[in-house]
Amino acid sequence: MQTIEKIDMSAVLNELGLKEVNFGSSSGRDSFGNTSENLIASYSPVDGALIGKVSTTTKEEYEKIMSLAADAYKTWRKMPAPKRGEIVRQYGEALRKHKDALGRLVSYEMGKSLQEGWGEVQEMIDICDFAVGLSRQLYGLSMHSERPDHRMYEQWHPLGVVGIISAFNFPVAVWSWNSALAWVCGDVCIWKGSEKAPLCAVACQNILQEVLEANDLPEGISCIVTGDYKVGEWMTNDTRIPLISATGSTRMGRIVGQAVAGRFGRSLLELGGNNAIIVTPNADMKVMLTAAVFGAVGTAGQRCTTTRRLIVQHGIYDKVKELLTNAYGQLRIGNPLDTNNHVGPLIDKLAVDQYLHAISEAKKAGGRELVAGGVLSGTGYDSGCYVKPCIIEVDAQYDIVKHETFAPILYLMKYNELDEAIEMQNDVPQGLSSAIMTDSLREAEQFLSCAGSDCGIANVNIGTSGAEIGGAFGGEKETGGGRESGSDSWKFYMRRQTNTINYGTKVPLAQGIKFDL
Ligand code: UN1
Repeated sequence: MQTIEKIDMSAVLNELGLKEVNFGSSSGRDSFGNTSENLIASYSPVDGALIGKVSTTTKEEYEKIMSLAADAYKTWRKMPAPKRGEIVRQYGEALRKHKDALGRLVSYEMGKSLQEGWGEVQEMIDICDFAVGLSRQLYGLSMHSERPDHRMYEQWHPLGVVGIISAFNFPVAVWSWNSALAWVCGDVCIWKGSEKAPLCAVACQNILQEVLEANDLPEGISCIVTGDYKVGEWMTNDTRIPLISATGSTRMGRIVGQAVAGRFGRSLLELGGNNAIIVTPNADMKVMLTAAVFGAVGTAGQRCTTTRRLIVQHGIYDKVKELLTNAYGQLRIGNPLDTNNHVGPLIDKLAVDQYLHAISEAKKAGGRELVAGGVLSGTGYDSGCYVKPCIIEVDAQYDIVKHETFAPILYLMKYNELDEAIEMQNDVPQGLSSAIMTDSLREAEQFLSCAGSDCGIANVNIGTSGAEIGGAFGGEKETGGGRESGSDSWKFYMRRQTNTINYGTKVPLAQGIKFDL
């Protein structure tokens, strides 16, 4: 049994400019003389303590924010992209300075291990670096015109105001993937963070605000809005927002996607995953074990990339079971700010209920608990959100196995032939991440071929989570089809324009059409 001493976060909160009551409307400051009485209280799942409160955005404030954003866009889009990149570079520098404090806040407000909290801030820094380089690229193609004395090319222009809706599990990094790219592309952003981690959003805004002020730039370049789904609805229905980038559940994404499509807006959706690792007899068992366990229990199973299913070849099934059981026996669950612990709490009691429900459904269907789950109680676990990572042996066809439960539950299942394993891996509604553990080139390439994994991410000898920012991130089917972060994801944040220029004295028509006056 662990005892969690009283956690003193005052130095962290001070450094990040957080107060007892924070005005989340725009700059994290009370620039509207905001006296909103609707406050969102943020309680830590670590020890149940109240960290602070954030005001919710009223409709009137939302309108003010939209006009700030529209004004700022006029300045920002005219600034050369490499100059915008310079602002993002400075933001990355500010994040480096505050990495420790912001990582600690992420860990305390959301519950992920401190290592992962720091990792999240590192992801922000990495995407800033990526965006700085990108600010000197944003390439368009040029084509050869079929007409004489004509030049044809395409160029990319900013979209305008980008709406970002992010989830509690990556309260700072996923916003940065979007905002850092959007900014260098010339867009301005409005960010609705999660109500479950509102202080993380205010902290990011405070850090950014200093950079904007130092460069004499308007705060409308990036604003935050705070509140429940209603604030999200204002954004999704707002024709002044040409792109909504939303991360969260498939249920939320379905609503957002339909609303935005209904007004011919663009949406970038990064929704649920149900990620599997296939373990073949040619797997390096040490590699498999670390990758699978981190994949399953990292962030207490609350990543969209969490490993939820392990599909193991029958000949090595018992061996894998034994290795996993031993490894799970060594997991330390407790205060995530203590770097000796591997697993922190779930975000809230609702998440705990969903965890218990999934275990009971799996057992009802015939699943056997290999490593038993349960809620931890006693001193140090007072918040009621700490649960034991568990492993359940199941049949791939159970309903609950097809469902994403945001908790550390790993479903274990057996296969005979690789074809069958790939089929099992693909036979879920979601399509985010996947992996195979094998040293066989043939097996690896079969898994990566067009007849292999149907996911947006397919790895070999790496777990399903922990993607680097340089690759495009996102998935197929109910994961929503969007791609954020690296590669050419920036194209989502811009509009393409094709330009044809006639520098001759005649007007020849394409397709050889004759039209003489
Ligand atoms: C998410 O869970 O929404 O690949 C994002 C990963 C992280 C991002 C996860 N880089 O696990």
